[in-house]
Formats: sequence, C-alpha cells, structure tokens
Amino acid sequence: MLTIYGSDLSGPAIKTRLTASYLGIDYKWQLVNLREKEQKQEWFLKINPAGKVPALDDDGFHLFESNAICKYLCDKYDSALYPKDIRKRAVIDQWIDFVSFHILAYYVPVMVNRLFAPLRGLPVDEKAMLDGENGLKQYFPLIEAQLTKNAFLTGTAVCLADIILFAVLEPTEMAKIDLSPYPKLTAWRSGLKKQPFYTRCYKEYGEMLKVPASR
Ligand SMILES: N[C@@H](CCC(=O)N[C@@H](CS)C(=O)NCC(=O)O)C(=O)O
Repeated sequence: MLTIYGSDLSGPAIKTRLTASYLGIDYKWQLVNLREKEQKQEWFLKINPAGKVPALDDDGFHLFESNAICKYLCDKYDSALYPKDIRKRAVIDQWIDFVSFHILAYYVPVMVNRLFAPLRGLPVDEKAMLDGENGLKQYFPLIEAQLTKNAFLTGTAVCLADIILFAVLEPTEMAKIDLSPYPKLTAWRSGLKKQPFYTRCYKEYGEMLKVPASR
C-alpha cells in the first residue's frame, strides 16, 4: 500500500497529493496532526527523521521531501509529467528549482505573516512580509513570461513543475497575494482548478478552516 502522510494546509504535502491524484494512482492520504505534534512522534520519525510532512511509505520504502516524493511517483508510474528524456527532464527540474528557490522562498514569508501568524496569534514580521512581496514582484514576471509563450511551464502539456507551482500557490487568496498583474498565471491556475485531479482532492484550499456561520 502506498501512503502519503500529509496535512491539508501544507503546501509541500499538497504537491504530493496533487501529483498522486494527477497520476490517478491508488494511495492513502493519511493526515498527520501538526498541532498535536504527531510529526515528532517516534513512529513518524522512523518515516521522516526531519519530523515534517509530507512523507511517503510505499510498502516499507520511506521517502521525505516533497519534490523527491513527486519525482518518485512520476517515475514509478512512468508518467509524462516527468519524462525520461534528459533535456526535457532538465528543463522541468530547472522550473521546479526556480519555483522552490525564487518563488516559494519569497511566498512563504508573505503567507506565514499574513495568514498563519494571525491565525495562530503569533507576531507578524512586517519586514519579512515586505521583502517577500518584493521578491515575488521580481520573479512572478518570469513565470508570466513563460506562460505567455506556452500554455504550461515547459510547453503545451502539464508537467511536474506546473503541479508543484500550482500547489505552492494554493494559499494565494487566503494570504491576499495579488496575482492580478499576471493574467496568464491567473488563467493557468483557473484552468488547473477545474481539472479532475484537483476537484477529486478538495473544493478549495483552506476549506477546513471555514467554520459554519451557525457555530
Ligand atoms: N522541504 C520540505 C518542507 C516540509 C515542511 O516544512 N513541512 C511542514 C508543513 S508545510 C511541517 O511539517 N512542519 C511541521 C514541523 O516542522 O514540525 C518539503 O518540501 O517536503
């Protein structure tokens, strides 16, 4: 049995969940209660010694780090999301790294300070948030330019870098990150949100945070 240990609010975990869903594989999505520090319990540290989600258990084969898990799944199921051709793969890796080091690195401080810090009653670091927003203004245009040339990051078909970027951007509305200066990026997100691999997982990011009005 293939199990992915994750959390519904974790971007890295969502990457792996959306990848597994895109591949249409049979897997178990096992929630780890981060608030209760389940990720630091002995049983989980045997799967991921870093004590973080996501982690994968594929019949006793353990793996952590979301990008590595996504690549493993694509390779295991021989998916065109992550082709074997070395040049095609290198370009996909390039965009995966770009997303990790130049989008995520700036996105996280904005998301943490605008969404998670207030939710958890933690202090907000205004400078980190501003630096993050400035970084995003520097690097989102490269994504926009790419999506102006092609429907997807590396061409006419969805690739693993698209899924990874898409997952990273999930908290955008809740974190009030303005994507309106990037119409191609906005349209690309809307298109992916309509696809079954997404709608199979959940309706919208953060839905579990919404408390019914009567309560
Ligand atoms: N680089 C890791 C990041 C994993 C990560 O930071 N996970 C967070 C949730 S988004 C976590 O488990 N935090 C709990 C903790 O650190 O105790 C990946 O991509 O898998």
